Amino acid sequence: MARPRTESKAKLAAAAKSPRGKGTAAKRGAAPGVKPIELYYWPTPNGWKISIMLEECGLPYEVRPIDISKGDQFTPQFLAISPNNRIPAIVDPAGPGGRPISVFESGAILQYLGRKTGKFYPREERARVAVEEWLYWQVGGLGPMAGQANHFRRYAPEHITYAIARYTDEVNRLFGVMNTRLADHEFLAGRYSIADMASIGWVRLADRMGQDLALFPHLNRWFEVIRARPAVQRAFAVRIPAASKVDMKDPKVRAVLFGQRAR
Ligand SMILES: N[C@@H](CCC(=O)N[C@@H](CS)C(=O)NCC(=O)O)C(=O)O
Repeated sequence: MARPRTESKAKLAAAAKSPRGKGTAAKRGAAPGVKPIELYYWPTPNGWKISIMLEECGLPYEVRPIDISKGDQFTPQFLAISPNNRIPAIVDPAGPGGRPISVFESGAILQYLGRKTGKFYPREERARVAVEEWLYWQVGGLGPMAGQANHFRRYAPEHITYAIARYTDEVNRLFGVMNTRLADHEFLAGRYSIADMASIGWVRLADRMGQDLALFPHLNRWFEVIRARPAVQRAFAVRIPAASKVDMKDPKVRAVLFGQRAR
């Protein structure tokens, strides 16, 4: 089992001075001399994708919290590995050629880890195309639409009926696409894969997007099967105490997260 570690703010600051892994806590779960993968993380659907994959693969990793409510995503050290100021990102000290590599964008990270381990991302071309179809469907469709639905339903300062309906309907449509697919496929791409790991976080938060899973029986079956997996349970159990204290009504938090423009 991979052993996640969470880092204190002070340790994060130390790590941020050297985001390639120096100055971090003792490693657990790794063979002697093997450095764990650094996971730059906050507990959101995009972050969960990667902790699920790391747990499923049994890869040793340590969590570097990036408190997006406080602006950690804008530090030069984090931008050096994730120039889009978004979590998740990883640094793999044992990248290609035995040298460190950083990867940002959840889809790219999942594909990297799939290639690295040979797990959940098949090599056979037809199977690989199916995984990529559903992975890209998630990163280009389900994720952004669900994100906007959540924003307009829960965070927008005004109630904008049109925007709420537009994004809630779109998530509803996308849930319907998954439900139809899952009526005759066990998982999105046939076998359990990175495509399922990419999508489960938004299904987990269905009620925030105004969706009732009971109306999507095949999707609901898929969700229950995946969330019962031990690796998924371990990933969801990774706690970042500061995250549960974030108050989305706090003007300081809103100033960090909303109204971002080019810097
Ligand atoms: N396309 C990106 C999206 C990542 C993303 O939106 N991350 C959010 C958390 S779920 C974030 O870091 N937000 C920070 C911010 O808005 O400043 C990916 O798939 O990795």
